[in-house]
Amino acid sequence: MHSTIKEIRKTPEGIMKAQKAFEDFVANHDFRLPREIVYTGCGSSHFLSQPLAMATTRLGGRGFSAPCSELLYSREWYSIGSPELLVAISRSGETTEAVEALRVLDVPKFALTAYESTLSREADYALVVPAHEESVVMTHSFPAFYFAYLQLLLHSYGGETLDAGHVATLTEEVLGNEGYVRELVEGFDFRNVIFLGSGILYPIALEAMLKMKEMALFWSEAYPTFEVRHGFKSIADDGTLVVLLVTEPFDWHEKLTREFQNQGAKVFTVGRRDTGADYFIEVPELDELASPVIYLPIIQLLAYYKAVSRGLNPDNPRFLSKVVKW
Ligand code: F1P
Repeated sequence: MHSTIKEIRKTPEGIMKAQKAFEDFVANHDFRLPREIVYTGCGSSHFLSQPLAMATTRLGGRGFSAPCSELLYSREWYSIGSPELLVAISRSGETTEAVEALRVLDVPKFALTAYESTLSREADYALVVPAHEESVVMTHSFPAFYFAYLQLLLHSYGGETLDAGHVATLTEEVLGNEGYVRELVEGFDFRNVIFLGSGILYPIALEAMLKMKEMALFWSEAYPTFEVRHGFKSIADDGTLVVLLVTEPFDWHEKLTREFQNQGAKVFTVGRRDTGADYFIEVPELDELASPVIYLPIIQLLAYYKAVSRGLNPDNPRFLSKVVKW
């Protein structure tokens, strides 16, 4: 069995490890996250930095996110504001750009990582979530990191933290759709795939796009949901799968579903309600801030089964190593 599928199935375990890491951190540090925070990372860790920045903003702070390389070499083009903390995310804690990015702003530094590593040692604070993975690509560590840090944000900003046991159970429930996702992939040999998400689900759509490229070496795109209508949808035809990630759909989502179906594409809605799609997974109800953790296993399963159906080994993505160094 591939390590990648084993690691995806460990999502509930990852949530519990995240909770423990959060509790240990709070027990050992007299520290609250400030209001203005810059987030950075590379690849999946960059796509994780985006919902963390959004959650910060949503909770009353100001979160800004940029890939490490942009912070390193082009930061004068961005509106970074006056950050009080720089959070660098890296599963390995050894990615060259992440370690270097930690040094670019003269503010306290925080590492979010899976290991005691160069990153954790160079930072003033480190939240180490030991969601260790054999998979080359990031799988259950993504929701685990997200959850641990979200708990810290809630704790810091005076909100009520989430019930980790409940969230872990919900991810278990979502993983129960593995057979459905496999059958979808086996039943529809799509030629390309478009992921759509809005708000906090947009970076999850971006991560889905990356997973497809990394694991399945497969052409994929991602857009903020309704932005796709402005030209981009022209590429969709009867070989296209459109994956619509949505919490509470409204009439526009139904219209969008029909619009793609009229072009011949098939729509796969993942949300609280169906939008008239060809495929549908109902996700359980969960605070929107935590919602990334229940969408991630589904998009990871989709990429995994696409890789398998293409005869590829998702444990060994072409031209990719677990840690990218210069
Ligand atoms: C960053 C990253 C991963 C990618 C691959 C190569 O790693 O770009 O997102 O999937 O594993 O490295 P890290 O800094 O989070 O360890």
